[in-house]
Amino acid sequence: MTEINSVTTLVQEGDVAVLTLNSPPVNALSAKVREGLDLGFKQAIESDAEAIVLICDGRTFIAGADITEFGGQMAGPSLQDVQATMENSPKPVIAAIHGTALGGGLEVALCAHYRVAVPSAKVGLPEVNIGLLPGAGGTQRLPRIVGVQKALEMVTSGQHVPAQQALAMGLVDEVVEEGKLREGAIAFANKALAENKPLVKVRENNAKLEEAKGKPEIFAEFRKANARKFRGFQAPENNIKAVEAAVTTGSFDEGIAEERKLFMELMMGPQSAAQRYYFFAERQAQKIPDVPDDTPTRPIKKVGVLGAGTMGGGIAMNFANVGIPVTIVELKQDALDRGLSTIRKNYERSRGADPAQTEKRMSMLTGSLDRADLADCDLIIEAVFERMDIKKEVFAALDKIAKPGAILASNTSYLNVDEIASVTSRPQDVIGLHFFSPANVMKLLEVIRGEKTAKDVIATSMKLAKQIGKIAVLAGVCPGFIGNRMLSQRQREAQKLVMEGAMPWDIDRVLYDFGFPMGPFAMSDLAGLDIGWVKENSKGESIRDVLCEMDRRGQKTGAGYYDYDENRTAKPSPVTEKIINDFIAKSGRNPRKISDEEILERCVYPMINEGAKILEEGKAIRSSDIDVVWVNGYGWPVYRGGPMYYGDQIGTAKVLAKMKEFQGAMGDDFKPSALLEKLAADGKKFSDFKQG
Ligand code: 3H9
Repeated sequence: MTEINSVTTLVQEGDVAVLTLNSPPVNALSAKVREGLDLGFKQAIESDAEAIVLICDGRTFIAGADITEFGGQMAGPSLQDVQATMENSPKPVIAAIHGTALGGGLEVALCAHYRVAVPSAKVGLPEVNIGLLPGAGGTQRLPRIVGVQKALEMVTSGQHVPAQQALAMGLVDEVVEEGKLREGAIAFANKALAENKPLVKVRENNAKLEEAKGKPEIFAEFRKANARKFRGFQAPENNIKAVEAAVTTGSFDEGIAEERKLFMELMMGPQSAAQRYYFFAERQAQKIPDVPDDTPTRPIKKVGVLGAGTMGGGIAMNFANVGIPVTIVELKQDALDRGLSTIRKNYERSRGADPAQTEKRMSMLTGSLDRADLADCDLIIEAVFERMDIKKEVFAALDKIAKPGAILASNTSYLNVDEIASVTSRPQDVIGLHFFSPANVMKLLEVIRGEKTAKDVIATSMKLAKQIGKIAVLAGVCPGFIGNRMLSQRQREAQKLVMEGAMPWDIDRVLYDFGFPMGPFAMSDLAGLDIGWVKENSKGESIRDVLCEMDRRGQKTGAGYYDYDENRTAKPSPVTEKIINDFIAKSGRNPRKISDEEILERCVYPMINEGAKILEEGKAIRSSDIDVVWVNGYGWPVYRGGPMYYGDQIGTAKVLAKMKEFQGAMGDDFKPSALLEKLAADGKKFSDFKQG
């Protein structure tokens, strides 16, 4: 065996040279890996081997370029040089794929003459998710194999295509037995030699592009069909343009030049910087300084859920989906039946629903009217009404029922988890697990650490979140935790702006244009204005009171802040406008014209300020955790990184100056946080802040 460099070895087995990469965790294409590939391929070509297999050690084939290198100087050989060496090799090169061949990893594999994979392998070009496009020939080679339509779908969605599907698409030439990749790849290489298979260069295969030349409308149609999904993002459009270039430019090399230009445009732009930041933020959020990775966890083999309403049902589905049995307890039979039947309908309605899968998942769920049936559960999550007295009653009861060591979790979105834990004899086993609605869909899970919550309970919750496909963020106990605490700042300002002269649709438009899926008033209309409103107590004291009293309770009644037509299309409402103007007149103010800039700053800066307070109180570990909450739970556009990242881009000093400017008019609602003051004074960012 020859050691090519610290991450690459070369060994010959009969006629086949096997080049192995081993650069944990994911064999990303760092300078060392590129060097190993460059030297390794050159040496293998010069050796007396007749074919070359490229394979990786560890959990995966090359998972892409090394994202940490982006934005800095690239050292060592370029990826393009490595690819040219592979593609021009006079001996067949076979890429052997396990785990995930992603981004630059798949682009390297596409420069091999053949590809083999194990059934569990996946391939894809997910660069779009970090605001980029495949910049190493992916946009030019992929359509030459899978055709333009499929290529457009793959590069703009970043989907990971399973091996069997990749085989059907021609991306992979053979699927070999699981666990026998090395043997399978060597056998394929020997077969290629025996059959004198040609040295296939994907770049020379133009048939699929010729087909697309006859259908130029394919690009416009694709853009139109996905306009909503791509709104605000730059990367999808550049990905489309790069694939388009494969069809419209005269040669592969011209296409590559266009790809490069479009890639660099994204790489130097603010969106990709934000999305790359966010990629690492999400992974960082899993790291809890005083709960190391090797903290023991408690086995969770059975889960109990209290409450079969929208929230409880959604929570239960998460566990049923991964084969963990759930007992759902309700107070009344009809509520239980309704809850279970809603879950069934959700499964039946989900995309690609398979009746056998639905039955399998439903078989994981057991309904009960007796809390005592939760006695054998390892984790019990309550999703009952959001009132402290009710939560306390439930936890006092669970304390008597649950087996020793069971984790008792509250799905509260706002209440004090320590106070809830105080009614039990085991506060160390109590934690908050704040799911977001719909709980079977939304990715975010706020994990609320109580004062006495045991470390293994935290470690178990974080691990379990990953198992059910959630992105967990740890938060401390405070009203509304991270997400809702910051949201309440935005809501308050939005209401105040209305009383100063901005109309709900002005505020919604500004936030929508910023990149949120909808603004606060459209959101209220969707959720229902009458949540928490009681007719008997309503005295027309707020705009909402009046709207509800007029039966304008949101989309469900055909009117709320907005008027709705039969297709639920929202229109600014003269009725609402009059109500608002009456309120303003009654308050003795003069409405004023408020600029879009002020609307945005008044809505967003207090959120950032509140984030700073959350940090300084130690309720979030780091500023990027706050960003993960907002991107996953509240629709903050990922291409703006998250509120704290956004604040860092604006500059802490500028955010502070605005807070002070508005404080003159707004009073204590705009009181800057001490941390914001300090960071601004020191010329620092939120991302510079470290707890302790
Ligand atoms: C690209 O290829 C551009 C080219 O077209 C053009 C070039 C010219 N770089 O996610 P995990 C780290 S762009 C650096 O927890 P999993 C990650 O931070 C790239 N580091 O594991 C983490 O570190 P730590 C296109 C990376 O099993 C550790 O590896 N490729 C990279 O849940 C484990 O990661 C992609 O976008 C990277 N590329 O999932 C794929 N990838 O332990 C990005 C991972 O210190 N990666 N790390 O926190 C992924 O999607 C997932 O990591 C993967 C594994 C599915 C591979």
